Amino acid sequence: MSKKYLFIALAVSIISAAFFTAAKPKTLENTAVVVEAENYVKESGGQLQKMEGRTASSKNLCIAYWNDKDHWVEWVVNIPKTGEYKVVIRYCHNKNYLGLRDFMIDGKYSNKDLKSIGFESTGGLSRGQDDWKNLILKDKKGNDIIFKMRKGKHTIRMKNLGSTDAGKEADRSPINLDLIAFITPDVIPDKIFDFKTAGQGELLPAK
Ligand SMILES: [Ca+2]
Repeated sequence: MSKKYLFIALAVSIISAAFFTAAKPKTLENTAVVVEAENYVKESGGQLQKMEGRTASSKNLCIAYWNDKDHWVEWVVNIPKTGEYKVVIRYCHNKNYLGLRDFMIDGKYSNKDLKSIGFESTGGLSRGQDDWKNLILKDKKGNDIIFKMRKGKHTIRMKNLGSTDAGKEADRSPINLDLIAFITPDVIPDKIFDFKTAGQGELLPAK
């Protein structure tokens, strides 16, 4: 092969390699889509209050007074790219029982184990100390639930289902909520969130 043809063959292979690399769809990595709890869009069965200044709360705000059974709350999440996500819920409470909530997206349970999720005590209400816990939604076997999400806006709804208390608190369970985040499966939430700067629908690069 002459030098000229060798050059052309080389150029064609470089250009086609570049084309196929560019055309290959990239998976979303190292990102978290954060919905601040205080940016809820709807509720029924109770009246939330936005609390300012709780220790280490994202955007310095969280919601409280989510106390009574059947009080449900909705949020909207804007998913930037179709793909697989895990869900993290940042919450706190100080009761000696499990607070119960369900978790629906667009009116459906992505997994049957989302019909009732137990939230254990985090030891306090983040008054003067950081009592927040980042709970990854898991199935009953302990595996992280993978949510297959389409790009665009989706409605999240969580309902208060009461608690595991056998006594007079069976129909209530106060939980304070800071945020809900959709994270790509490679993300370890405690290592990447900068709760001071996270915003609704914001993508956070891993640190
Ligand atoms: Ca917040």
